[in-house]
Amino acid sequence: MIGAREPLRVAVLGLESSGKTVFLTSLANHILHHNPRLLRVKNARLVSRQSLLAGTRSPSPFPAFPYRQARKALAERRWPDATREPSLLRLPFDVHRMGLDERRFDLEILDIPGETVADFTMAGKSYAGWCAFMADRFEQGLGLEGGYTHYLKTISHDGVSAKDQVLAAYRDFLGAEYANYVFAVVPSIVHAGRTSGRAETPEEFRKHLDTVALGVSRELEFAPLPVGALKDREHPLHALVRDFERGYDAYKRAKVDPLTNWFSTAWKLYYLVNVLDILKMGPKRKNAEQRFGAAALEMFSRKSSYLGPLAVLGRVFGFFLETNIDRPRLVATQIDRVHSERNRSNMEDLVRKLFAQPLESLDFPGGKALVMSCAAVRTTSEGEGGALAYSAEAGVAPEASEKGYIPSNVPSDWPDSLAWQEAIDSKAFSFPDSGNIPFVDSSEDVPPPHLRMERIVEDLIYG
Ligand SMILES: Nc1nc2c(ncn2[C@@H]2O[C@H](COP(=O)(O)OP(=O)(O)O)[C@@H](O)[C@H]2O)c(=O)[nH]1
Ligand SMILES: [Mg+2]
Repeated sequence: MIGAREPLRVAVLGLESSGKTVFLTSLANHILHHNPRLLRVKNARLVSRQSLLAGTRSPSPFPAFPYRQARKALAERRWPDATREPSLLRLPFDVHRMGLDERRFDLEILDIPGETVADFTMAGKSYAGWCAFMADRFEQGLGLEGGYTHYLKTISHDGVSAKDQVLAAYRDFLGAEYANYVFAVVPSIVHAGRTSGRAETPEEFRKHLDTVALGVSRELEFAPLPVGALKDREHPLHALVRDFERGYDAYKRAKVDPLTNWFSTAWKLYYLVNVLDILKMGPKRKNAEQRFGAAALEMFSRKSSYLGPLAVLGRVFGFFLETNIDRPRLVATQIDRVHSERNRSNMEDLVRKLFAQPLESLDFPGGKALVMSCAAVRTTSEGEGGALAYSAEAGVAPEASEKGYIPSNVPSDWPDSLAWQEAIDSKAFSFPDSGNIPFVDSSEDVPPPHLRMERIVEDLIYG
């Protein structure tokens, strides 16, 4: 069949370090230089049509995904740098099946920094609507330690009326949220310019907050205000409303609207979960993942579900994109960090259980979520006695060997809090960390070794 190219807009979401950028890089490499021996897709050959992009680039609010840079990092045995701003991967390709059909796709994937998803609390809301939403959301106990109530109390104190005082109090609130893994750090732009990422302590993050604008610039900073201050002219904080509203609108226009516009035309959703890091970090991190994932899934679900009795659960962003996504894909990533199939299928079970409850109250035309798993870049192979061996040669899946690191087993159920804390204290959950080196061929013609990426590609094309 010769026809127009099929648009394939794919939303890839997940918290920081779930593996989005590495996933995009490996996927792009396997499509650009498809080798059926390295990635077997149902007797099909993928043929890149990158040349179609030249000259015809339609205007996009996003810069191009830095594929070359990320691929080069892998070749130099480093992981790609943390993502600082959204970027767009565009990849036209054809699928040839022997003697059968030919299909032509125009694949687009947006790579965003995980933290950016927090900004979706602003989607579809005016400044006043956002303030009301924030108050609502935290009153329902969605802020873990009552931090928002404390923030509102602080700024409602006699004598607080200056912008700087309010912004400082909001910075304190954001610093505390960060420590709780709540990922409610809005505006997410405050993450920009951070040096360390995951090694950072809450104190360091709080200090960092002083060095960045809470908005698109220092002149356009904003923070939420108590609902009472918005309408009541006598309210001591009322004088700040116009300023904050301007800052909010500028930020929303520049940073949030382009994302929601893009995501609202997505056809597929892959939500990536770093299961092993959750196990290592404990219940708080799991909580954040559930809250965040539920919010993301809610956005992509059908609005009708919102009328259901369980709707309260989903009120994290309170916003619907109204997409055409049939059913979400939940993907356990980095499965090369464990030994054997059983542990990998347990990782899938954990992901399934993480979102079983929110998914019950959300409405997708295709029904249940599809659970998958992969390692976009394979850094280990299974040796004897439960050990993992590391790759020693670029572009080659590592040889199994008796020597190597013995990772923990993955449980098929989430541990309860008490047992979990004990397990963490006794280092019962230990997996190769981000220090394990990707050995990827320096030539782009040889895409990275991986696990199960062919299933992702098959699902993209035929799913
Ligand atoms: N072993 C292994 N580690 C991975 C893989 N993908 C990502 N990682 C690790 O996870 C980190 C974060 O990946 P990245 O793609 O930048 O995550 P993002 O923040 O979601 O974009 C990387 O620096 C690696 O340490 C993988 O396929 N295998
Ligand atoms: Mg990234």
